[in-house]
Amino acid sequence: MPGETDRRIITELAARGYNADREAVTLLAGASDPAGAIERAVEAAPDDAFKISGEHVRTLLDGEAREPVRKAEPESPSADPFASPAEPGDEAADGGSAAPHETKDGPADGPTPNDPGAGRVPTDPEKRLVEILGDITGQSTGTGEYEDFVTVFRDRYERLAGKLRGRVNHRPADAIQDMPGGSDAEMIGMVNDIRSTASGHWLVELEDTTGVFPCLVMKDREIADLVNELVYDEVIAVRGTLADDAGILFTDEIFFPDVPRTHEPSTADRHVQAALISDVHVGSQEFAADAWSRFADWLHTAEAQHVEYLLIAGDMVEGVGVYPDQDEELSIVDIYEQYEAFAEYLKEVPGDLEIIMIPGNHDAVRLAEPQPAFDEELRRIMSAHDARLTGNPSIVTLEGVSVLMYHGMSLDEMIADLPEGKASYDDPQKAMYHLLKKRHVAPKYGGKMRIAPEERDYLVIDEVPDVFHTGHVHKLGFGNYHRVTAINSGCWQDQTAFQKSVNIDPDVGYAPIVDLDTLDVTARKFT
Ligand code: D5M
Ligand code: FE
Ligand code: ZN
Repeated sequence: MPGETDRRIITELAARGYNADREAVTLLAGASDPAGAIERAVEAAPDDAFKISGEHVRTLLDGEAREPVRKAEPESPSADPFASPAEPGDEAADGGSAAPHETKDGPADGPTPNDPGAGRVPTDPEKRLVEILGDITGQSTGTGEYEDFVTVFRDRYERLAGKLRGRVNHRPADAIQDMPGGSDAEMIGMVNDIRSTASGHWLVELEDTTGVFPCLVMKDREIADLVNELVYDEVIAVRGTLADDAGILFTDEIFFPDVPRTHEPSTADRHVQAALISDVHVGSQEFAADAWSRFADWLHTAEAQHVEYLLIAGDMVEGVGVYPDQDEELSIVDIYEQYEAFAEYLKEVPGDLEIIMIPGNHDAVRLAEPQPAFDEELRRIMSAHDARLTGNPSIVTLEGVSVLMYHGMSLDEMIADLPEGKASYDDPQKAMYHLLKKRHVAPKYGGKMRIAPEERDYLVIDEVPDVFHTGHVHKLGFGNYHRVTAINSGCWQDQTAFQKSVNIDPDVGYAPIVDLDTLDVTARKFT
């Protein structure tokens, strides 16, 4: 879990409507008067900024006396929230017992030209059914106090531990500390630290509401292959034997909350389809307007007759001030004008479509997750087709098929932390499998992820969805994990100079189409 100073800074900024990058938080934490520095940073922030950057804080603190090293946080038992987890060993390859099964169809052929003689015939809207659950909008109780972090982590622990209790007969950390050496013990805890020992074994420190306990995973055991997929703050269970001095648990088994293998997805009662897209990025010079228009035209054809739902998983617009020098690549510099332009593009799709949209990190909504739906002003601008606007994440049920919509900000960190074979930009669905396995859309706190303190952890995947839809990484990928259909939906933005600099090669102009009666997926290409 993150250090208290960082949490405070993040919550203080969130309470003022800002997020900050890692460097900014570090600099503010190191300021001689962090509270004052936060005030000054917010005051001096540009009007249109959603995020306080390290550069901004550096400029501000210039001339002010600043402690060169971040203070230790003696009250916190946590590890440095910004330290990276131990590097997984090379021997840790894919193919562990829980390796997700994947099926990936190749993208289908290009669009069929619009045949004006055989257009889309609007279906009977009475047949449609949409329910929305798990949306933070209007429910936010977070006051930005430190206590809210304690509450949200406790809620996460309780709810995920509930999924593990059936599999282990767990004892709290403080009870395990009192058990005699050599006893068998089982514990459910949040991953607090992962270290490699001098001899190459793994020390995984688990934390529950009573304390922490170190669990040793021997490097030559089969379960050692699971250590490289652990991330900080996820909840797991372990089974093992206490060492003679009872100070450490020799771990034999690791359990994840996971999706039960018996999971049976629900399907619709009729042949009806949903198009799942994300990352439109209107307002960027690289917005792929032609591909978008081809997609919209195709939706008007008879071939797209059964596509009655359109789900958009965030990043409607390019936004402003999202990354360095972004303004040089904007075609529309005003955020509201970006939404107006997006609304015009949305009008190109058939008016009878049922549209559901959640925000992403480029949208004009608080960056910390869970993100509430677009506000009233943006709703007014995007009123075309009477779209339903809900929070990130949300569970949207379409004729009985539940779709967990999540923009996907945590995917970058999953891909960075997990070995290539277990998650990569080329196979973003594999990173999604791990989120399903951890039953949390953004398990790791700190780093790049901003998590808003709330009374409840809205990011826990309570119910197993039938379909999991994310975007954000701008890569197309889909497959199945324990019969959940995971889909990451490409983007509508050509490679930006910024993406080029960080080696992101986007999949532009694809629309994955899901048959809601079979859950089959076909990706259509519109470039
Ligand atoms: O994200 C598009 C992709 O670009 C996604 O994988 C994250 C990556 N990205 C975005 N910002 C950064 C920074 N600052 N560093 C590295 N990678 C980044 P999007 O949300 O559309 O910008
Ligand atoms: Fe995006
Ligand atoms: Zn994004």
